[in-house]
Amino acid sequence: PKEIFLKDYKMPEYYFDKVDLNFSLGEEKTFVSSKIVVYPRIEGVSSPLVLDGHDLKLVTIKVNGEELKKEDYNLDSRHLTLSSPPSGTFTLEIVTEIYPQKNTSLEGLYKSSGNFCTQCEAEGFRKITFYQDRPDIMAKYSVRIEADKSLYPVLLSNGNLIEQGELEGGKHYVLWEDPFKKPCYLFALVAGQLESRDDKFVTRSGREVALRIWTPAQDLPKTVHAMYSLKAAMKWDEDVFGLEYDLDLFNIVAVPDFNMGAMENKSLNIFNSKLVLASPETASDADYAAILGVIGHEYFHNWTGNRVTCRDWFQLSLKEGLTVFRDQEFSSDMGSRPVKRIDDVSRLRNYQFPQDAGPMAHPVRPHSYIKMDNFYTVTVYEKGAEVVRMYKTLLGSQGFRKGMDLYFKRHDGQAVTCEEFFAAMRDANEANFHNFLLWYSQAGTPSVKVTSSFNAEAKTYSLKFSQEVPPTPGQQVKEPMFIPVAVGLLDSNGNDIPLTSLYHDGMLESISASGQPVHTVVLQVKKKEEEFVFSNISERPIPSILRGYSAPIRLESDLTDSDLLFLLAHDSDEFNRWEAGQVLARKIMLNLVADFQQSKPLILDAKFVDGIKSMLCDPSLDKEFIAKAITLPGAGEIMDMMEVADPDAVHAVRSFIRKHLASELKAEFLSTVESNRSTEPYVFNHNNMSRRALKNTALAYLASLDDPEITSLALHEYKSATNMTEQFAAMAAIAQNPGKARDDVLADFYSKWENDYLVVNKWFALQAFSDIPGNVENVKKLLNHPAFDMHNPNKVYSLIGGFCGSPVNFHAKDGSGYRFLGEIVVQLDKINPQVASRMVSAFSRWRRYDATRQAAAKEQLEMIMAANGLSENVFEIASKSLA
Ligand code: B3K
Ligand code: ZN
Repeated sequence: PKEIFLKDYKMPEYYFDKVDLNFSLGEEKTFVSSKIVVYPRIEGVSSPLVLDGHDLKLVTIKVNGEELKKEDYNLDSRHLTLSSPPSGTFTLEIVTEIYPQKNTSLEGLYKSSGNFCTQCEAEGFRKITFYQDRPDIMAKYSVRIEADKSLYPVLLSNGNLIEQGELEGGKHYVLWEDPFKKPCYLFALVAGQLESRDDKFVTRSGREVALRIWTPAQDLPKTVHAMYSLKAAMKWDEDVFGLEYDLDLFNIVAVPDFNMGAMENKSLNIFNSKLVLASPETASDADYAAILGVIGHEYFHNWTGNRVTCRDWFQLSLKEGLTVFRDQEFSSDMGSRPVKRIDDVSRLRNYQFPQDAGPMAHPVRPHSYIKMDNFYTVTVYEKGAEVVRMYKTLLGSQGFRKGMDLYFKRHDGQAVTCEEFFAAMRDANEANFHNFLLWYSQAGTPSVKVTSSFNAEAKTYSLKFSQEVPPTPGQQVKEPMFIPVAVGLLDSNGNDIPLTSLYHDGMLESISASGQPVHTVVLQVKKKEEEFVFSNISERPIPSILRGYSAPIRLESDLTDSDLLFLLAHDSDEFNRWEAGQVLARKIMLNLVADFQQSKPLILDAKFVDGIKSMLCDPSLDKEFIAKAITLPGAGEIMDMMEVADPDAVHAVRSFIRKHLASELKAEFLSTVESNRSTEPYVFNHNNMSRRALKNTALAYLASLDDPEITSLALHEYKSATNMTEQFAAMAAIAQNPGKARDDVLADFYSKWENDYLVVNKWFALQAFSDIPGNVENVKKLLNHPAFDMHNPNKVYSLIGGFCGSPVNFHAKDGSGYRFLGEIVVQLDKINPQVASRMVSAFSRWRRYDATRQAAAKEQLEMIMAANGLSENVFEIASKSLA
């Protein structure tokens, strides 16, 4: 396999102007004809034209209407090369034959539940026809589709429907035309038996846009929330960014077999049905929230991704980091901002931090890849979103908006790089962004230490920062980063101290320029070591550092436990309030892990129990915030902080603390469950979700006691639940403990929902993730369950992905979990390399564990590497993990 480097980027020698595609969809084979107007980048210069093509059968090729002979071109398994095309503009016509029915990779054109659909990003278009499959080739497309009318009554593609009609032999055709030029990764086609929920949106300039969400007829009732989400997103983008939709039609299609969440094809978004279909009975609050976020995300791509796209795939974060940031902001505005921030930061810590500290660590803009699909990562997406958020933190909302406006003004219709985004932000604000670009090129999570000191005489308070960026593969030495650190200071009553001025670099800088009191200041930490001294501080303050998590770093401070408890009780920044509790919990957990490893008795600090209790019983707090604040940091987060990760110890400690809290606060948890019941119909809004979140969290704590009284309570909740959120949480509570109650409730749930495959996936995931000892055997049995199918990514993610998320069973010391995954990866790779490569990633951090586990994991990675016909996708992850 060949590695591709950013530094080798070359502009294309040829551009495509107009592309006419013609699909004849068949049961055995499908014919794809293309007619492309080609012109050279430099007038008069003729060089070879290299087209990408994979798994294609070439039928004919014509240049300017004349069929080429074998000697006029060269065809290998990946390319079709015309060695001397005519000089100047010419037309290229190619006919290929493809077999979508046999395509199990779900990339290119394939069939899902009887319908045709496409997935072209990143490099799937080359599985449809020969093309310059790269995002800097932007062209205007027309698409004609013909197919059997009774099997495929609905035929969709990008843009506007221009023409349709009947053909002989029970066939029909349609013609679509997209007025916007686009890269081929945004091309889409759908054909099948689908029906639509129709609605409309009137843009702020008064244009009416038809909205259609397509699913099989029986699923239409479950598209109400998706339609609501789409309209909310369209409105939000107008209100917040002044961005209007640009066509008269917007389609969303839901398909059951899809490698990822969704795809932003121009005016024809294709979604994993998991992220469209919802009803209160079948989808949880988390599903509703995910649908809102992803429908928003794909819609927002219309401007950030489609109108302005990426020059090459290394720039992926240009569209993904920015669009994730936009969807995060959208969800915040639609729900609770602090809770959304807590969720996003937890995700970053639990998934991105480990990636940044492992063999797959890469910068937000990677320097190289073997298979681009492997770089749709939490680093490119979530850390990328944090980078965009830092511009906003530094420039303020208005400054950020100015930068966005300039970005669109300069680059609409272009394929650009991350520097162009940076330059728009800088130029619109005349900002000094010294070193900020390092966020795109240096991998690894910066570690920042801060120490504080108070000088009562001088009335000054100093914060001294020092930063370190750890080495990552291929990057041993790093430069200091530009880190925005939002800081506030609390007085002894817990109020924010008005900040007036500070000394920095020997200069006295005024903070409150407008004379208004300032409670949070953004310090710009740019050097390896740097000091900021606040003046006019008359008592020793408690600092609230990195408010709102203003930079994606690991922060270490000299705050004492009592400072942390104080912040937990008083910080006006809700994120940092939660964070204070987490810092404390992480400290306690790490200490107990050490005790456990030395076979010392585990004792939980009574102050911590009191802290949890006072939050649980504080009626002034938002309930979802309480639910988050009383939830312990994840096992992954704790293992990530250990020298040698010890899953058994972390699991034992986490279970011990949960049980201890449950028994100490049993009365409080019980009353929390009781007072948060409701008989009202399900509503998706923050208040209702908060109530359910708190109730379910309390019930989960109680169930850890494995007490028959609690089991009956949970069973009662299970039976009386009127929505999936509460029903599933009650089942999960019961399923914490092995035994008859667990077996019965799992069986009951399955028989209730066996006809709803999305619900059955939840049932798979719950069992797979279980920490019941020896669970690998149960998961193996589930592989043979009639509802399981290795061809469907959602099922694989639920059952196999779920299992890999379990610290105890996947990392079982006897190696059984690793052996299980090793075998699956080899089988799965033959069916779907993208999904297999996601699964093999569970091995990537094998060096973090003890010698026994290391040996067991390494053996599996080596076995995988030796497998015949290994895909490039799996090869890249496995080989980099072993390197
Ligand atoms: N852009 C797509 C991701 C495509 C992944 C290709 N392997 C979805 C999204 O981020 O919106
Ligand atoms: Zn995206």
